[in-house]
Amino acid sequence: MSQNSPDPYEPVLSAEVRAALGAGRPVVALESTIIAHGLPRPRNLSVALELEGLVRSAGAAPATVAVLDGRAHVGLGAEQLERVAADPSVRKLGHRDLAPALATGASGATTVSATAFLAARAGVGVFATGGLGGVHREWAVDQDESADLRLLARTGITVVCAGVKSILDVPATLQRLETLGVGVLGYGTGLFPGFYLSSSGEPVDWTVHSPEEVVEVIRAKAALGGPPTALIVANPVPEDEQLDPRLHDRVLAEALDACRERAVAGQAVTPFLLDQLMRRTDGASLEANLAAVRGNVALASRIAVAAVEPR
Ligand code: PSU
Ligand code: MN
Repeated sequence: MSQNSPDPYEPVLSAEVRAALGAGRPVVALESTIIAHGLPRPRNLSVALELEGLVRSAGAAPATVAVLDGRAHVGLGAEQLERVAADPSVRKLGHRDLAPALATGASGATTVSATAFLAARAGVGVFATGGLGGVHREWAVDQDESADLRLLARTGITVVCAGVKSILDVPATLQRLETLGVGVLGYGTGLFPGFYLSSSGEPVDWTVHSPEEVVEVIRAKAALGGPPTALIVANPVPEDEQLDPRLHDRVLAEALDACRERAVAGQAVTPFLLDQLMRRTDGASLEANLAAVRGNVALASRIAVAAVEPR
């Protein structure tokens, strides 16, 4: 390969992301599975643009991650973002899917595992999403545990999320994070958030109250060295924007039944359950999901900004 032809498997940085990283300015990674497979069209595109706008207005550069025609991208242009949101052939790519997607020229949206991997590789230290994947409630039967957890156990990135999706077995997921050595900070709360709900009812061991405190934890972790692991900042959806907990519990039970009856399996489980929740709450779960994501993107931007300030 000549020096002028770039490695076709090297991720492409958007001009905005490249300039920010080069100048030591803050960058926030955003995943694209939530856009392509977690939110209904056409609202997903306006949400994607809104989230990027939130990052910019906080003074950071948004790095939405996706794979298009076999090229991994960290930072998307408007047309690329539109394609991820509108094209139904865009696949769902976890970390393990990246190599086959690149090798076959496929296009796909990246989950938390694939996004965290590509973002960290590009030098982006902060990432915002809605809710992490985790251990599913039927784990004892089907062993369904999101690849998000194990990838985060070996990737040095700070992930701001509203906990893990409440469709999961939350206590089992917290236990797995402990086993894997992934740090969890409650942001302004001693209770682990419940994605659509402000609280899952499960305690967290550590609570922080400001972006600066999060940055101190990031610095202490870096100073200690050791194997790279993620730091999870668990940021609850504001109580007045959460889904009504009784409605949540009722429709979740119905959605889980529907999932079992229709034998939905593998990668389809999470999008199926999110869609079921949305239909069965007349869209109320969607609003709670969006409120959580917005809050996470805003907080991740403040953390990214604080992280580049001289101490
Ligand atoms: N957060 C949301 N909506 C989503 C997801 C997160 O608010 O759709 C996505 C993320 O991409 C996460 C994925 O990595 O769901 C988990 O999928 P699975 O359970 O198949 O690993
Ligand atoms: Mn799964």
